Amino acid sequence: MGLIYAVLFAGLYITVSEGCIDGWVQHNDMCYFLSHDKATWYEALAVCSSVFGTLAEPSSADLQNFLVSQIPKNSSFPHQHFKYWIGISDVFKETHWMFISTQQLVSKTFWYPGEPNNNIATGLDNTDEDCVLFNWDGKGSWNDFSCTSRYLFICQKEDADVNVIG
Ligand SMILES: [Ca+2]
Ligand SMILES: [Ca+2]
Repeated sequence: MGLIYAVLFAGLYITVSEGCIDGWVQHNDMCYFLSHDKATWYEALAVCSSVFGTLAEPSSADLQNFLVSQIPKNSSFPHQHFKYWIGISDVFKETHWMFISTQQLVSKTFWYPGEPNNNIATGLDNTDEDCVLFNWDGKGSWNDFSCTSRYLFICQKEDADVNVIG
């Protein structure tokens, strides 16, 4: 936790804390959390929303590279790498990839070659692929995947928390 200060506003004391809480990493004015547990994309979005954040939205090469730099090595299976849900989906309209928090179309993408393919040939279920997995190749690339599959996930939230204390 970084700087905390209190201000009197409209007769109320308000605390403002800046910086990221333990377990989150800071980049620019945002904090990011890489989960240790797996969840469906929908569950992951709910978890991130429950702490007033959302799933991570790599909207620039800078942020994409930062998130890649934060992925831990898989010590149990050195030849494998961790993959994470991020906040991009085409669940609203097929092939229209949007940031989930703003429903803005994604302009800068980092798809693995051949993706997104909306592949339904996995045999796991009959759903198409509407959610984005980050780090498909161990270098951060994206792959659209079935939203009900269970993977790790990355949350993001702003680095300032505002609370009314009375
Ligand atoms: Ca799709
Ligand atoms: Ca795919």
